Amino acid sequence: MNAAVRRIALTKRVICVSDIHGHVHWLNRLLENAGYAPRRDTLLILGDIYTKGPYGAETLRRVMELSRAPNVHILRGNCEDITGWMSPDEDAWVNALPHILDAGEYVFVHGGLPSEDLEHLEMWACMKNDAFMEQGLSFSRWVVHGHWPVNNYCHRIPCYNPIVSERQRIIAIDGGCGIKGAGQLNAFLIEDGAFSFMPVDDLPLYRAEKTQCESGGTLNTTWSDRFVDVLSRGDEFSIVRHRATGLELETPNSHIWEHDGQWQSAGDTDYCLPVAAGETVKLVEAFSDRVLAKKDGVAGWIFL
Ligand SMILES: [Mn+2]
Repeated sequence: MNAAVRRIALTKRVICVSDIHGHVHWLNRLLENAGYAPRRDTLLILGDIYTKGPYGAETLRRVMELSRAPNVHILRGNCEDITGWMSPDEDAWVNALPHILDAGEYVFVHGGLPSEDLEHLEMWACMKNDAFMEQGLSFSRWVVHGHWPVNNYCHRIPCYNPIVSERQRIIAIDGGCGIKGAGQLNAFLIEDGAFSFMPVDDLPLYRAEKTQCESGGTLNTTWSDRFVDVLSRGDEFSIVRHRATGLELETPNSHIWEHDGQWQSAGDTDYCLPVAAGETVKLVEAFSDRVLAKKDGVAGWIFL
């Protein structure tokens, strides 16, 4: 089936969110932090609203409620399944969602665009378009997408902030909310042609005890290149060899998994964050001799 395209006009400020995955509490905080004003702002939600997360029904109902205000447009993502708890009205609302928003200078889509010929695109190719930024495509206008957590575009240092590629005119905003331990929900803002963003997550704060210089950052495993060979296994960490690069990585046993006889790792890194003694960052996960932390959207190790 052809992707459904809706032509929209943007107001002075645009707030764009994607891949909420049942995190209604994060969405509400983001809108509050952004000072969302329905009459002044355009609110765009690029799909993957209510599945794979803790508060699916509440999130769907909140987004439906938001969509009644002016200047709000919602897209259908690849995870917008019709589920048992939904009312007939909710089914119908989801089934009527478009796949592409055409706003002139900007195009918004959940997964990506196979081409700029918007009227003749297959809907699934727009909703589930994996690694869209890595297909060598570039566009005459800005294409803003979600779906592929931005961390999957980071092959050395994992970062969860939106990525803006001027060369390709592609913007990726999915912060891995609900999918990655260090993930966040990003609001991407466009105001008078200027870009900015705000992140929200629930990670606790962590105070670094010692000063540590930045190091590592040779590898961050991504979903596209997730296959590894386990070279040795300790009580808490394993040494693995990343098949795509040949690089070796020490990573928690709990982060790697075996499927069909193949070991896999996604979002694991050797990057060590630069921190000053007493500096406060976000705690992602604690281990016996180190913690995985996040600072300004970038994840990495801090050794104790
Ligand atoms: Mn998603």
